[in-house]
Amino acid sequence: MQRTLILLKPDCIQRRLIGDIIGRFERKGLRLVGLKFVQASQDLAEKHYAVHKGKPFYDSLLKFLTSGPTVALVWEGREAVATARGLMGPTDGTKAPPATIRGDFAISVQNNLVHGSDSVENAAAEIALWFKPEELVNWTPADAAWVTGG
Ligand code: IDP
Ligand code: MG
Repeated sequence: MQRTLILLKPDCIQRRLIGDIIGRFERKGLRLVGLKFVQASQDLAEKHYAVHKGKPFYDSLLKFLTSGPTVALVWEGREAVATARGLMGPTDGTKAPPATIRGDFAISVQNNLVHGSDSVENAAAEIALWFKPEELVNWTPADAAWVTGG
């Protein structure tokens, strides 16, 4: 079982898409183990996007992520990192195919609604950045055998 960090970025909250987008991850069969509503500080945003420091879009990206509230989520499941990235679609909303989150709801490169960890290692680091261990809940959904069977 893998875990991945998903952020519903400020555009998602401003556009009232929280429910629609959380529903996509839920219906896939991923298991929610962490959820919080956060106003990201400059420090948190810098740490989260440290890998992009120096890129032309970096300052704008930090301004975007700190512009309003974010919903931070941790999802667990088989191949959770790649599965979540698949649900999201590619970065540029205009290139993202229909039936992906970005393909259905985004037309911007920056304002693309969601962040998802891109590797198991980065997922662990990002989860630790956004959540304390005690904020993650281990539980078994009633339909777990039906969702994960085989
Ligand atoms: P990802 O979110 O699909 O993993 P990354 O390349 O890791 O994409 O970029 C992080 C975020 O930075 C993107 O989700 C998007 O919000 C923003 N971003 C990436 N490339 C550009 C760009 O060329 N212009 C503006 N914003 C960008
Ligand atoms: Mg990325």
